[in-house]
Amino acid sequence: MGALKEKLYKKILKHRTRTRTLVKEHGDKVIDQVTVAQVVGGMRGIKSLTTDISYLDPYEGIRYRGFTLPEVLSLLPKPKGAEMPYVEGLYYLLLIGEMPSHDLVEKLMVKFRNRRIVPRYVWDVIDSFPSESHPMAILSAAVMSMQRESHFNIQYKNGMNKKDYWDATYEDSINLMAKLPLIGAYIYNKLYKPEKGHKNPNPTLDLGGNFAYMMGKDKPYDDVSRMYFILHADHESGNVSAHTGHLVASSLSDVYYSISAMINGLAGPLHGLANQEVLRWLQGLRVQMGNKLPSEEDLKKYVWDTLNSGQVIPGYGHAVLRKTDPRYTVQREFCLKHMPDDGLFKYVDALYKVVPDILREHGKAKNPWPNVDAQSGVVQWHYGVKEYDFYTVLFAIGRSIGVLSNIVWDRALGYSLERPKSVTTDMLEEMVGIKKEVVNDAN
Ligand code: CMX
Repeated sequence: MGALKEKLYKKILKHRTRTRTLVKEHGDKVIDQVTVAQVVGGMRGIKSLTTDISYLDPYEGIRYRGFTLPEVLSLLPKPKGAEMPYVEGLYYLLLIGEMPSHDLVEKLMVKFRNRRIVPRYVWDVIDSFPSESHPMAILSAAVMSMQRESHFNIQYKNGMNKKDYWDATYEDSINLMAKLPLIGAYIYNKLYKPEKGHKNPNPTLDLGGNFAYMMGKDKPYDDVSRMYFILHADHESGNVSAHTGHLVASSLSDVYYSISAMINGLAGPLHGLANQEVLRWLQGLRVQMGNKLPSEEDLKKYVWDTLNSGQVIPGYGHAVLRKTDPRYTVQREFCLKHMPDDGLFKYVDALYKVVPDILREHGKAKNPWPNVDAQSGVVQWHYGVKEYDFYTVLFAIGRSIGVLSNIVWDRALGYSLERPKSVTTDMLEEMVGIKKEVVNDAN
C-alpha cells in the first residue's frame, strides 16, 4: 500500500467508528422536519445528506475541509512562479482532509502523470460525434466509454469484500481524474481547432499547466485553469451534479457511470450550463449596444426585458447562497488584477451594480446576488476560449475532483443505497386536511 493510500486508510478506520456510533446510539434522533413546499419544491434545504469534504454556508459560501477559498488558494502549494496552487494539492486536501506539503503534492503529481494515458478507443468515440454535438454530450460519452477500465467493476465480479470497496474506487478515481483534462482538451481541439489537431501531454507539467499546454494556451492560462478547476471542485452534496454522482454511485455503479451521470446533470442551464448562458446573454447585450459600454439605463432595460420575457438572469441567484458567491469574488479579483480593461469584464462589473436591486424589485429570487457562473466565462473569453459551449466542460473537470473524493468516502463509510420515499398528490392533500371533491361524471 502506498503512503497516501495508507494515510487514507487510517483516516477511514477512525471515521468508520464515528459513523457507526452516531447511527447506533443516536440513529432515532430527529434533526429536521419536512414541509409540503419542500416536497413539491425540489427538496430544497432538507438535511438529508452527509459529506465531510465541503460545507456551504448561505452567507459565507463554500469551505473545503473547513478552509475558505482564500485560505485554500493561499495555503495550498503552488508551482514555481505560479499565482494559483496545484490542482493535485486540492485533490489531496479534499480526500485526506489535511493541507498537503509541497513534497506530498509532488508525489501525488507523479501518480496522476503516470495515469494520463487515454485508451485509443476514447478518441475514436469522440471523433465519431457529429461536429454540432454539444461538448458536454461528448464528454459524458467519452467517460462512459471507459467503464470497462473500472477496477471496482472487475474486483466486484471477483467477490471483493465490502470493506475493500473504497480501495478499488480510489484507484478508479485517480485513473479517471488523471485523464479528464486530456479528454477535455481533445474535445476542444476537435470541435474548434481541427487545423491544430491534438497535442500529447507534457510529462513535466502539473494538471493545470498541462491542460493549458494541450489547449494551446500561453501563460497565465495555466493559472486560469488551476483557479477554474479549484473553484468549481465542490459545493457540498445537494447540488444537482454532486448529488447525481453520489446517487448513481450509491447503487455501487462505478465512478465511470457516476461521473458520466454527474456530467449530464451539470449540463442543465439552471446549473453548470449557466456559465455558457451568461456569455450568450452578454453577447446579446453587446450586439444591442453596438459594442459600446451601456449606460445604467440601457443595462436596466436589458435586464428587465429578460425578466419580462419570462427568462431568468443567468449567473444570478442560488438555491443555498444568500450573498455574493465567493467563487465570483475570487474571479472578480483575478479580473481586476489581470484584465481590468477587458470590455466584457466591464459589462459584468456594470451588471453587478444594477442586477441585485432589479431582482429585489422583481420580488421572486430569494438570492439577488451573482453566483460563480456570472464571472467565469468572461475570464475564458479574455484568454481566447471564446467557444462558450465549452465552458461547462471546464466546470465538469473541476467538479469531478470533489465528486470523486466523495465517492471514495461514500464507499469507505458504507453509505447506503439512496432511496427516499415519494407520495402522491392525493396523499399530500389528505395529510394537510384537504377534502376530496366528488366529481359527478353525469354532468
Ligand atoms: N432570474 C430570474 N428569476 C430568478 C432568478 C434569476 N436569476 N433566480 C431565481 N429566480 C426565480 C425562480 O425562477 C423562481 O421563480 P418561480 O417561483 O416562478 O419558479 C423564484 O425566483 C424563486 O427561486 P429561488 O428559490 O430564489 O431559487 P431556486 O433555488 O429555485 O433556484 C437557481 C436557484 C440557481 C436555479 C436560480 O436562482 C436560477 O435560475 N438562476 C439563474 C441560473 C443560474 O445562474 N444558475 C447557476 C447556479 C449556480 C450553479 O449551479 O452553477
